[in-house]
Amino acid sequence: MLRSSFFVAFSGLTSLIFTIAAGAEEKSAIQQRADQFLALTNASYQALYRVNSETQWSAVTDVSPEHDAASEAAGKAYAAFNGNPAIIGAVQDLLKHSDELDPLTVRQLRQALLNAGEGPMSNPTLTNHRIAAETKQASLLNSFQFKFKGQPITANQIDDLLTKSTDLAERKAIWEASKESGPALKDNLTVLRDLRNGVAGEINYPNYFALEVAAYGMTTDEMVKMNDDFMRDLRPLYLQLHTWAKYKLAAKYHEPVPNEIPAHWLNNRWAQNWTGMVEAADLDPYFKGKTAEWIARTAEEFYTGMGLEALPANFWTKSDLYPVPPNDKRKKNTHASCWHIDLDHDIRSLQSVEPNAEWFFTAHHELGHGHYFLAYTRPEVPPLLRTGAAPGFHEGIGELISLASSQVPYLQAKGILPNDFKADKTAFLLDDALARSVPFIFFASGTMTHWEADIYAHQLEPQDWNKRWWHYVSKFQGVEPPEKRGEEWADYATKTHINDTPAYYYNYAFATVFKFQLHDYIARKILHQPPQSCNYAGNKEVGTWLQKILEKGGTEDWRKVLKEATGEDLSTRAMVDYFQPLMSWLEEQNKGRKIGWEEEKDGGEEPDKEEARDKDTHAG
Ligand code: X8Z
Ligand code: ZN
Repeated sequence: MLRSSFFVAFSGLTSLIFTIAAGAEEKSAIQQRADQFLALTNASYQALYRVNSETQWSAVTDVSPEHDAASEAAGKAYAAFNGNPAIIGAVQDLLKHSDELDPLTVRQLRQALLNAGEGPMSNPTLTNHRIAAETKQASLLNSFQFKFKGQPITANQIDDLLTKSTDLAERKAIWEASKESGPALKDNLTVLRDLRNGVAGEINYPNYFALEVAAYGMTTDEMVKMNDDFMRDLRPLYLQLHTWAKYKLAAKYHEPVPNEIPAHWLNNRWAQNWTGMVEAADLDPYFKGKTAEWIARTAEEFYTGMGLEALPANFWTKSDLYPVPPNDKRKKNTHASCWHIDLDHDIRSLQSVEPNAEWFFTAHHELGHGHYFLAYTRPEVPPLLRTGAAPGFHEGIGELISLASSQVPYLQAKGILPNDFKADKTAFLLDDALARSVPFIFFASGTMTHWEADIYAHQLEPQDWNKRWWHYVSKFQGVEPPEKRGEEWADYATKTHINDTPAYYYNYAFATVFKFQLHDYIARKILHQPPQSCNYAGNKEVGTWLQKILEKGGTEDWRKVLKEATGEDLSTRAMVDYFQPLMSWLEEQNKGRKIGWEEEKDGGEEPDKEEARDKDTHAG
């Protein structure tokens, strides 16, 4: 028995060695060349990525001329390697033999080319100019001091006032204060538009938007169409929500019912999430007595409770999670983000967590990025592919857990809502729709995606940027400014991503649709609970299922990953189903009301798209 099994084992080993040796011999010359090239590229990429992230981290968490200078220098070194013409040439050459290379190799080469497009050194003047202008814009954005009634005010304080104030004159003043950063960011953004388009052109992409959507294997028109399709599917629900909301707000402010919703009536500075409109689902009072630290730790427990590996200890020592104390002069970016500093185990998050519902959901979102980083940081995933299956997947995981963290059974399990809390199901579903999902699609797929496609892909003239911005806010969102806003205000530039994460926002629309697909699968197929009210914190089966998606990183096509995980292609089916119970309730509430808004009739119309493309014309 022992002998024979030894023999079997021995002969098995011999044949294994033989296969490996034969395999090595069989490796084509082109595959060997690609392997050698990628070994060097991956190692250098990771080393430079770390230096670049470290300096950028210092620049955004502590704005100073020294940190800006270091960030700019590191950005140039990073581009000098990634965008080196020798690298671009070698990648393009190897990609001509795609058919002979294994798929993982091809994916790495394609990613290397996209990375090169961010800073191509085939045109060093252009790339260096871009890096300098990006650094300047980040510095202006991150150090901007908002003022209200002559006094400095933080972004959190603006949001707090917009959440609480019921005096329309005061709301208008706060809203206007929140728009003061636009003029400061306006001029350099127009410079950046041309520089971003310029770098994309160096590797033969027609514009910067096209370079960014290439991560999905899509063209600009395909990405815009995908977003238009999201809006088409959700439009009936949005029209009902919009109608319900404007009647509700008109009653709250004792005003006549408007056609479009005045932007300062809503709590969010860009009307992207309509929070605080459903009293029975208002969670803020339940966060009294909780600390910001508790919020961050609770968010982490969501992930570890599902059996995912804990974030490394240095996440807690190196992150910058809380607001700068009032008497501290340090300026930092106020928008939440999560960083994979070294494409290894140095993971950090930048936030300004305060104990309220908004930051609770945001903390759950950010840690989703952190756990995605951690899951694909493994030897099987080369550094070049330590990314999401698509950028929208990265946002989608955070959004999924953010959605899950807003559901009543979870909030009860964490002691935020009392155990005997009797949730008004309709109220919670309505708040889910308004505050986290449906109006958001019309901002993300509509205003943001169309406006950025216009400035990058359709060459919209800077003198028409604000007019076009408000045209889209009206057309897609049914929202209007409190007063006419001239070009000098550059209201688009008050949105963080327009400055520092360009041509990216459609990823959040994708993430919203995608999160409902994942959530639907988890609730129905794994938990056998209703998607509108379930709890998967602590469930290891959900953790194992998620881990399988996360650990792949960018090694497989996103369509395949989605299909294998859920059995579905990308679709709004799950999102529409989720809110189905709300539709008849809204129709009942809105009976006899005029549904939707009449779009503006004069001024600010979008020119015919063909005309815009052919003649580089502008609106008006
Ligand atoms: O920017 C974010 C995250 C960081 S990736 C907080 N989000 C978008 C936004 O705030 O505009 C999350 C959803 C939308
Ligand atoms: Zn995110």
